[in-house]
Amino acid sequence: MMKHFLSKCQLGNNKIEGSITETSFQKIDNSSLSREPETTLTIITLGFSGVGKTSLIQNFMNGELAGLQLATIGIEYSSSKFRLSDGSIINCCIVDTNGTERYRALNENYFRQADGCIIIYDITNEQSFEEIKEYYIPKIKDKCKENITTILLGNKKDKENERKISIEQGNKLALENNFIFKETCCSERINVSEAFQTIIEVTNLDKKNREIDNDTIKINKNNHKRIKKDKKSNCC
Ligand SMILES: Nc1nc2c(ncn2[C@@H]2O[C@H](COP(=O)(O)OP(=O)(O)OP(=O)(O)O)[C@@H](O)[C@H]2O)c(=O)[nH]1
Ligand SMILES: [Mg+2]
Repeated sequence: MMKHFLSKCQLGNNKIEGSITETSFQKIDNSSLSREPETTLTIITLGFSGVGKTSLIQNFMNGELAGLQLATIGIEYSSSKFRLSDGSIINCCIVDTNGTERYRALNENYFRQADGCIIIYDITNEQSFEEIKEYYIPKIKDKCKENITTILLGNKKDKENERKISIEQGNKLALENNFIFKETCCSERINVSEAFQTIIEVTNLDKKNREIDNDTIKINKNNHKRIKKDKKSNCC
């Protein structure tokens, strides 16, 4: 089945338009790389300890199912190259963090370099959802790039009997903050690839649009300087 997403970049502006089709997104290895990646996207994963950050990354990058996972020590990186639905080839670096309080200062050093952000809570753990509201969202607004592309994931969807956070609560928090939202499950591979594909594709479009904006500002500044200079030289 071919799923079709509309990127938020398409809504209401005339910048780069892109439709995201699941079938055209592809992980590529170095041997089949036809050209160098155009850019590197850095995506940071955040959330309370034990919500499943490492499991989700390993599930997406290596196809591993959730198993016994040791707490992440410090920061870990995984990177891979992808062909996106608009034909771009990108290098994607996913930064895995540890969710315990004592690593917060270390994690914050990586906020500024992130192009995209994945925030995760565990649908059976209220504290993991509260932490997002009280700590992660304010920190992202303070330390990350302005309007950083963000997806909110409610993980462990398989544990329906123990659910504490409803889909509506997750959706509401995402809407209030202009985040994309999905519920996922590593052990049964529900929505994992879809969530990562979406954040990678949308982050790439947002980054391209930001670069266009910056170029436009530069051109406008240069034109302004030139006009000023021309006016001066015409002046008696
Ligand atoms: N039932 C279920 N268990 C999961 C799921 N995802 C992860 N887990 C389990 O949750 C536990 C914690 O997962 P991790 O991936 O280590 O969590 P983390 O967020 O990386 O934790 P820290 O590194 O300590 O911050 C592991 O035992 C996983 O097997 C899921 O979707 N369903
Ligand atoms: Mg971990």
